[in-house]
Order: sequence, then structure tokens, then C-alpha cells
Amino acid sequence: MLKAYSYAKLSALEIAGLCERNIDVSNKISKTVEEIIDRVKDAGDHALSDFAEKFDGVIPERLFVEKEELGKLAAQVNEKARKALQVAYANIYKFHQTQLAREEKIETTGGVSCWREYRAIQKVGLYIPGGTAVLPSTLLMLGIPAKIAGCRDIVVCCPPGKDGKLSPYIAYVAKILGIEKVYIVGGAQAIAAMALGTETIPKVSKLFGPGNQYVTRAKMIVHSRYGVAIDMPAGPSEVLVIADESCRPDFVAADLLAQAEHSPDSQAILVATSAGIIEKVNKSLSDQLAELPRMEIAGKALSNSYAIETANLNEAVTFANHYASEHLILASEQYESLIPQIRNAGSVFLGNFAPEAAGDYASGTNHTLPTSGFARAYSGVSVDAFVKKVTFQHITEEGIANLGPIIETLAEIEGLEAHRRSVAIRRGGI
Ligand code: HSO
Ligand code: ZN
Repeated sequence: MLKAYSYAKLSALEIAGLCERNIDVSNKISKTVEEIIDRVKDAGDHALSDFAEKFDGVIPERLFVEKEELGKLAAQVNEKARKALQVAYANIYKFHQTQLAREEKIETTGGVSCWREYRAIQKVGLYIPGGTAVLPSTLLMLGIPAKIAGCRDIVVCCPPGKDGKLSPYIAYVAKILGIEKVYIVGGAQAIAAMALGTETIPKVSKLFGPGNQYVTRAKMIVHSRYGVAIDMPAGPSEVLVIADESCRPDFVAADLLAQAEHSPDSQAILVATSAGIIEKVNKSLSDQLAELPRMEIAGKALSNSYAIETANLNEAVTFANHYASEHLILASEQYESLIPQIRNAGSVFLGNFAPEAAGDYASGTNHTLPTSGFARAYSGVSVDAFVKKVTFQHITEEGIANLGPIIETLAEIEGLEAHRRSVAIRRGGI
């Protein structure tokens, strides 16, 4: 199933090659996406209706669903699903609420105090993908931190289902989040609409959310062309599992498949401390794959994936740090001692009973995470992503007397006389 490599036999170049998975930057995609963005810029809502017909095969009566209709759709959700979405909501809320920590005010010099306060980004746009799977969990993961941060306008775009309607699950989550309007627009055109604004869709300052290659490309283009902030460029989802003799090979296989069923370009990487573990996991992979409804997608993803045999757990972590996976699972009883060595990962799952699906849905952490090696420099989405931090300072007369001479000297060094005078004038003379 997974092709296997031995870490000891790989050259540095080969390791770098195995870690490479750039977001597709092909010109063909860029060109199509640029055309879509330009059309939305020129024709606004009209372009959105045309694209809905062309790409989604439906012409929605209206581009959004509001209160009453949202309520009706939400009412279709059964009790079991409601309960599950509510528990997920509560756990994600609990975890994200702790992220609003206040910072201390600091007196750097007598009479000079500095501090930071956060302010919510007022207008944010959340993209919730449709495609082969509708993801109400993504609306929870983006909507909850946006609400906690206190964002004023939360614009949500989600493509229509095959019936041309919004998913009842999305409507239900919107309801529990207190979001009163959801736009039924998908793809690169939704990103363009939120970045530029149309007659119906408000323009936002920051865009969030995963999506296919077109959506990701659109986010990158509107960011560079129109200065709209984005959460991060999201590539296909990925997991790296580190397993030793204390793992459960059937659990490991299940986690790899949970990742693989996302899309054919997903990566599910196994790093194991013996060839025997790889063999057992491979055996279990073929048994379990045969039972999956999304077998075809998962099978393709596994053929893009691989296993690596390492001499020990330390070597496994070295590779994982190099790869910088979106999700990292430590399928080992030794997980505790490995934590300090982990440098690059989006979200880490510890021990044999922490499947990635827990973080995908309901344990509390966010599932919008850096893919494609971005975990080397980016964090996943949290409340931080929905706020900006503004610095403040207050200086008393005594404060400027204390610090003034220093500032004046620095202004002199830089030859900026007006700067020096703005201080001197407050100290009683230029
Ligand atoms: N694994 C995905 C999130 C997700 N999984 C949503 C299921 N639904 C990216 O972290
Ligand atoms: Zn997932």
C-alpha cells in the first residue's frame, strides 16, 4: 500500500524531495482565477449568478439565505446531529476563549508607560467549502473565534449543494453562532466577491477558510493585488504519524485513511521505527480501505503517500520537523518525552487514543491549520487571527524629562531635527 523508504538510505536531497509538496502554482489555474476575479470586479452579482450556473450547475434565486429561511433549513437537522454540533461548539468555545489574554501595562522609564490592547478586525469573510463533502465543522472552527474576538461583520460564503440549496447543517451552525445571513456562493468567485464587494456581498478586510486550488489561488491573488489579508495559503490536508512498537497498527491505519479520504492529493505519511510496523499498518490499510465509501479518493491519496522506517523515535521526530506536517500524531506510549523536540507541526495528537478526527471536530482545538510546510512559520487559526493588537503609550511631564535627552540624541544621530525639537519643546525649550 504505502511505498516504504529507509531513512538511513535516503540522501539529504531525497529527504528534501519527500518533504516537498508545494501549492500548485500552475499558470493555468492562475489565469482562470484571474479571469474570474476580473469578472466579479466588473460585473458583481451578475458574474456570481453566471458562475453559479457554470460551475455549480444551478441558478440560485437569491445569493443569500436569511433568518426565516435559515431557520427552516436548520429545523431539518435531526436531534442527534444537533447534540453533536452543540457539544463541538461548547468545547471549541471553551478552548478558544482562553486565547483572549490581556497584556500587562509596562513602565519602561519613570513616567513612560506602554501597553497593547487587541481590537477585533471589523469585517471578516469566512469561506466554507462544499465540494465533495460539506463541512459544517469548518464554520464552527472559523465562526467561534470570530465571535469571541468580537468581529462586527462576519460574512459567510458557502457553495450550494446539488439541489441548489444551502446545507441544513451549515444553516444550523450559523444559527448557533448567531450569524443571520449566509451567502450561497462558492469557489474563486466567492473569494473575489468578499475581497472586492458586490451589490449584495460586503467587502471584508480579512479572508479565512480552506478550499480547493482555485480558492487558495484566489486568496493569494486578492491578497497581493488588493491588499486583503488572508489567514494562510491552504494546500491539501496532510497527516504524519510517528509510530513505534507501542502503537496499535490498526489505529494508525485508521488515522492515515481518515486523512486520505479528504482528497486525492492529501498526504498520509507514516514514520515508523521498524519495517514490521510498516508491514502491519499496510496490511490493515488494505483491509480497512476496502470498507470505505470514499475508497477511490482515499486510495489515490495513499498512492501519493509513503512510509519511512527510522532507527528510533528521535530520528522520526527529526524527519517530522523537516516535513512540518499540518497534523502530527505520536502513536507511541513515549509521546511525553518527544514533546520538547517537536519544532514544526500545525497540531499534535498524543498517544494511541488521540485520533486526528478529535481535533477535526470536537476536542476544542482548531482544524484550520498550516499545510504544505507552512507549519515552519505559521500557526493555525485562533482568536489571534481575528484581532489586531494596537500599542498605546502615555508619557507624563516627568516621563519626557527622563527619556527626552535620549530621544533627542537619537534624533540627532539620524539628522532629523524636527523630531528632536518635538521633544525639546516639551522639555521647556528648543
Ligand atoms: N482535516 C481537515 C478538517 C476536517 N476534517 C473537517 C473533517 N472535517 C483539515 O484539518
Ligand atoms: Zn479531516
